[in-house]
Amino acid sequence: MKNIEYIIAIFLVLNIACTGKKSETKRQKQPNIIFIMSDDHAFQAISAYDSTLIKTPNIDRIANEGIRFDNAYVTNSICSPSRAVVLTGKHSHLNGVRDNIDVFDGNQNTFPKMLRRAGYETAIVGKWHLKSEPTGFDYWNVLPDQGHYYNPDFRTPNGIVQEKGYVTDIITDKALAWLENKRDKNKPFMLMYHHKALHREWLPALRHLADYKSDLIKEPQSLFDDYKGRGKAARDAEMQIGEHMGLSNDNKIAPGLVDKLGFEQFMGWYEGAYRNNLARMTKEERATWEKVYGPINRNFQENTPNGKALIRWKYQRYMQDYLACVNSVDENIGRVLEYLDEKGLVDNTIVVYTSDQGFYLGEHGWFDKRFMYEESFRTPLLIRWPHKIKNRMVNTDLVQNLDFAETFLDVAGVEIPGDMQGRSLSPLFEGNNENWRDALYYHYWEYPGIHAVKRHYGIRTDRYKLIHFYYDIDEWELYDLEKDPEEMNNVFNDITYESTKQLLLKRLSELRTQYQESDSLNQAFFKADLERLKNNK
Ligand code: SGN
Ligand code: CA
Repeated sequence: MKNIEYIIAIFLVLNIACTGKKSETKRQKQPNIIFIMSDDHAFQAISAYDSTLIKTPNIDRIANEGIRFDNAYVTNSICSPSRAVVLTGKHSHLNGVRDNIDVFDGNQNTFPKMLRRAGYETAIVGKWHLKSEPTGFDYWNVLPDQGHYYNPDFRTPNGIVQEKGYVTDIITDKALAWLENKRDKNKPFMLMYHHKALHREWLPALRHLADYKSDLIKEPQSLFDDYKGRGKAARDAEMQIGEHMGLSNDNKIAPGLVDKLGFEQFMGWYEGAYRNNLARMTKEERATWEKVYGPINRNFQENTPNGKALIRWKYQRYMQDYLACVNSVDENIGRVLEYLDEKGLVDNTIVVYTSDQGFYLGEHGWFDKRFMYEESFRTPLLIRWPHKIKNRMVNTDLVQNLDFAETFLDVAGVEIPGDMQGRSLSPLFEGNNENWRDALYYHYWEYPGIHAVKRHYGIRTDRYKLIHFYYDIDEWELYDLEKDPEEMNNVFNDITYESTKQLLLKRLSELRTQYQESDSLNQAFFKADLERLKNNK
């Protein structure tokens, strides 16, 4: 070897050794991330927030060993849009998924892609609901569309595969299998572990079918809301337990019996949902089902409730099944936390528990979500990271699902791109809320659509909420959350709120500019959505 070649060779060896060492130390610092997201999990059904309805010891463990956010919100309270916001750190009008019909453009930048480039091993298991193929993941094994509860299908790079068992258990099996056997253990990992539960039609695991069936569950104060203090949007929404919840698909009364008793199903195809769910079970599984729902059907036939009593009965049936589904989610999260204990992965693994949005558990007489009213706008958020976060912290700053991407990039030491619109939650982990945001922006678009919740956008500060319902109406609502936490009384036209109203209108307009929204953009979406409606017909 000539001298010069020898020198170059030594230089290269040293250089590789140094960069190798550098990335090794960087890696050691980069935390692992497990992002757990359930579907439609109301904070009212997590005992870390409220133990009236249920005990969730495993989910609570995340709060007890970490931080509980009491003012966590979404930007658009519906499934696919929420997921697109989480991935991109951008509001719906910029990431292209404004409703459940839009298809996610997998070519755009997402935090999993960026983490992967920064040396992470990434995976997603469970609910995806963004239609296009997942991008940015070393491993993905997701549900097609909404997925199924019993013996569910999974979408994989090799096609659809049906699995035996209950969806919440199987998603967890897949998550644990990836953690244990499928990932490169030399890299930090980021796992998105997304449950289908607690989505409608709330089908519990067979071992939980009987849970709560003989309990009397506490009714919310506003179960018989008459919507008097609010506008047309609340009155017109088709998400009332009494009127719009299906006796068959939702409450599990056999379609034949529903007909026989002279009830109308809210929508004909809901009967099909009931039959399709049963058709996925084996004979033995159906026998177990029959043992629990058979007596409920017979009792309904013998003591058929009507009027208010029917609403009360439906509420009980709804909550019995919903809460029984929560039990499986809680158990399975316990399995994941135990795995981290066993493997010594607790200290530098960030565990996030959240939902794609909140949900109505009978408040205002409703189920479902979509509205900017608290129960659906707000979402649970618990984070454990012993390395940085002390036990039992409680935070009340206004945070949003818009902030996840930025947070994960930040903790991994990756620069947050300028076009992401949220903020890293990292300073809040250490109790530092200096210059934190004073207001949240919200925009819901899926109208006309199922549940008939009108398009609206608005602003929430720590005390007030101002909402504009538009499209086929033009109505404003203003709530004083301190005096009226249940949002029963719209004070938009109350003269005593005039100066507050003006301040909020101004701040709302600033937020719309900050997030790059405008009336002209809205008009363009109007047109595009109308075209889409026409083409779908
Ligand atoms: C389905 C449900 C709706 C629900 C949407 C969106 N009906 O259409 O009640 O609002 O999903 O939910 S169902 O009878 O088919 O279950 S989301 O969580 O995916 O946004
Ligand atoms: Ca959802």
